[in-house]
Amino acid sequence: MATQQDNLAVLEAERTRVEPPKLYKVLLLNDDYTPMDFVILVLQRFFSMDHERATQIMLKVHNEGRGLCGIYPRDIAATKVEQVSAFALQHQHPLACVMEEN
Ligand code: TYC
Repeated sequence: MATQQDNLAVLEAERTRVEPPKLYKVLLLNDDYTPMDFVILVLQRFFSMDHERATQIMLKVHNEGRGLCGIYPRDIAATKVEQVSAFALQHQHPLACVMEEN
């Protein structure tokens, strides 16, 4: 029969094996052609920002070259990148959205 000590040893082994999931930044990159209003729309639609916050981030990307949209687990970050990229392509804008490990 397993003793209390055995049970604790198993729990301890579990605990040390479980790593927190890696998180990924989703970033927008600047370009010379995508309209500012389109970038604001993207930030509102895919990153749930209000118009004021979306405008701030859009201007940061415009002025500094890139800007942070959010930080997510890998699958969610990858889905955001796909959704934004597909939306930009559909509207024939060169807007680039990328992810990188946080
Ligand atoms: N630089 C673009 C312009 O002047 C605006 C822009 C902002 C484009 C952010 C991309 O991720 C971007 N129309």
